[in-house]
Amino acid sequence: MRITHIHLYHISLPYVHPFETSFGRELEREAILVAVEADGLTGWGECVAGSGPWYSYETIGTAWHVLVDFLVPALLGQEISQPADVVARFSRVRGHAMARASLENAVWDLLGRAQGLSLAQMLGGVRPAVPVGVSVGIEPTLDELLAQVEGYVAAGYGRVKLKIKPGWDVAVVRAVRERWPELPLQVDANSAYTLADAARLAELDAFDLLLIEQPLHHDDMVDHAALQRRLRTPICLDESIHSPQHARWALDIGACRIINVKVGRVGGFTAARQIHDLCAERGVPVWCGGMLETNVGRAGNLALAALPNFTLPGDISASARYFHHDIAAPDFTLNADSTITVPGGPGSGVQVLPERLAAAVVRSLVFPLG
Ligand code: NPQ
Ligand code: MG
Repeated sequence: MRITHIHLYHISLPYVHPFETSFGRELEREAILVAVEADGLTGWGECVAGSGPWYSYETIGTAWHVLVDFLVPALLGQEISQPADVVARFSRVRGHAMARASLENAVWDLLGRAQGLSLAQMLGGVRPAVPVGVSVGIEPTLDELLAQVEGYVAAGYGRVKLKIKPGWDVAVVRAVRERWPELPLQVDANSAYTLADAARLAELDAFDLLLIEQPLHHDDMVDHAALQRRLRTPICLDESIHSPQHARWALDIGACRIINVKVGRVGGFTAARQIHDLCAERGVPVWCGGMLETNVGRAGNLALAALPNFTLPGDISASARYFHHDIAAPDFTLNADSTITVPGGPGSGVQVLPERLAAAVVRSLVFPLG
């Protein structure tokens, strides 16, 4: 298929509820949607970079730049028959994984629509529905946090992740654990601690957590390996794993026992599946992380989480947890067993709604430039 047109849409959608992590509180999700056209078909991808360089150095602005000046020119007008063709065309680009992933994933969607295959089928998914949980942000008070968790448990979420930071950790986890003694529970520090906090983090061993996610520096593996030796609870790396190579390095030195796979952070479905395969070979469980995506990104996460070694619940909640009016349909809902059904395709299985997209657009661009 020859890629004849590429569209970029910078969008903004208000959250249903503000989302606070150790790096700050946000009220709306900015994102970039990319659309690739060939043979009268359109494939969609979502760039999960944030408004600012807090979770990652990538931002909406850097992704827009790298897409416009390097990635779109490398793909526009090219003959593509498989995702590997896109990976090859982007191989000169260092970093900027979220920008690369958005275009590569749009091509996966395009190829799936052309071939009548779902993303899950293309990736090798084995589950019709995937176990999911919810990521609960930091709240102004413990009472408000407990009310949030209560609402999600009542809605049927069978696994909860709490965001933690110094001053919002042991007491909060203890309170949630006392109220829900059997609830599968995990925490995510988004790099808010150092090795000097090892004793404090070891106190979390008392609460039977599934894992502690990215407690230390966002690019660290060495200190995480030292910390893992002092913790009973498995460390799960998120921010530190930028590629399949990083995954291998982390496992080789014992920096973690679990990996959070985010398709944007590692540069697309191709790399995400490679990390899945490596971890499966090594007997290391993976799970699908979330970036508060629209239904476009969420559909891709569900397809990825259908792979066999995604054995822990993903940060993939129902559409209603995120936005009032998503830009794509259908919305995803939670099944009674805390799973979400993997879309059946073709491609991602969701359709972008033009009027919803138009209402959310901040700026847009179409290539070739008129
Ligand atoms: C995590 N996600 O696992 C991330 C953090 C995160 C669901 O906890 C804009 C840009 C919004 C980056 C929201 C969850 C974000 C973001 C959350 C990163 O660490
Ligand atoms: Mg995380």
